[in-house]
Amino acid sequence: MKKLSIVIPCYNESGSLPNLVQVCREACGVRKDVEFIFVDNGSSDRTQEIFNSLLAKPENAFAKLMYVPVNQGYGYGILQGLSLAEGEVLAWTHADLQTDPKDVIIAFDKFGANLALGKTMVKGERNGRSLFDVFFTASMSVISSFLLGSKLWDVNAQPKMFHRNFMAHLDVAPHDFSLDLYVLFKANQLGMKVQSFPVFFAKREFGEAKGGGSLKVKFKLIKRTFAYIFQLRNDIKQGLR
Ligand SMILES: Nc1nc2c(ncn2[C@@H]2O[C@H](COP(=O)(O)OP(=O)(O)O)[C@@H](O)[C@H]2O)c(=O)[nH]1
Ligand SMILES: [Mg+2]
Repeated sequence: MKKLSIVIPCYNESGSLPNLVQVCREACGVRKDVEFIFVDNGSSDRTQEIFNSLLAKPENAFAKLMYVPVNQGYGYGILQGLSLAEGEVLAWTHADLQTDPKDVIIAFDKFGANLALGKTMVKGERNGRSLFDVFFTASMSVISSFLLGSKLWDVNAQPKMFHRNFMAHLDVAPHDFSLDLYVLFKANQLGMKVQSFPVFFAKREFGEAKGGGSLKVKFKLIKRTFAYIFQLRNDIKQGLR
């Protein structure tokens, strides 16, 4: 019986994969109640080939692979991975090793009893970032909280963790980077307790940041995030969310 499933969506992360798989294997240790689900989210680099060879090794039987042939967004990849999950508690985190996958297991051991009751969502809260990034996140948090009337803080911190019953609310979840925003909004709306815990956010060692790297990329992401927030506001008004 799996108690915890950890989904890790990977998009063109071939440089990170050997380290990622090793770090996850070490985090899992001998535990049989934890499973990792890596998602090759329609990558165009050597991700599929590298996963196939890594996961064929007997020591990596702690993990499964979900292959998404065509990229349909970050959120879509996570939702595909979650559809394979057997655990009672489900989580996701990132593939780029900026957040240690071990954090998910530490948080599960700390908050597992609350998570099992289905009324708690657990999220990381990033430490170790530049002053600019902290200021940027704080501004985004205040504005999104105001627009959605929902207490949102460090939305894109990883991991996210919740009871599998919460899946019932994910059929209308966005397929892009707004998935993290949506689950926190939904948890608040349902009156769940959103429990934060501190995670160290490292610099990216391999590959390129696609989410919030350069200013140009940040700007595109802000535009998409606000477009989603206004769509969500409309849906709420119409009683659709
Ligand atoms: N951009 C992008 N990232 C994805 C996708 N699917 C999974 N990811 C993963 O999402 C994570 C976050 O992206 P990243 O570029 O590190 O964002 P940042 O840390 O905010 O700069 C990485 O681990 C990616 O591999 C996708 O479709 N698009
Ligand atoms: Mg990252």
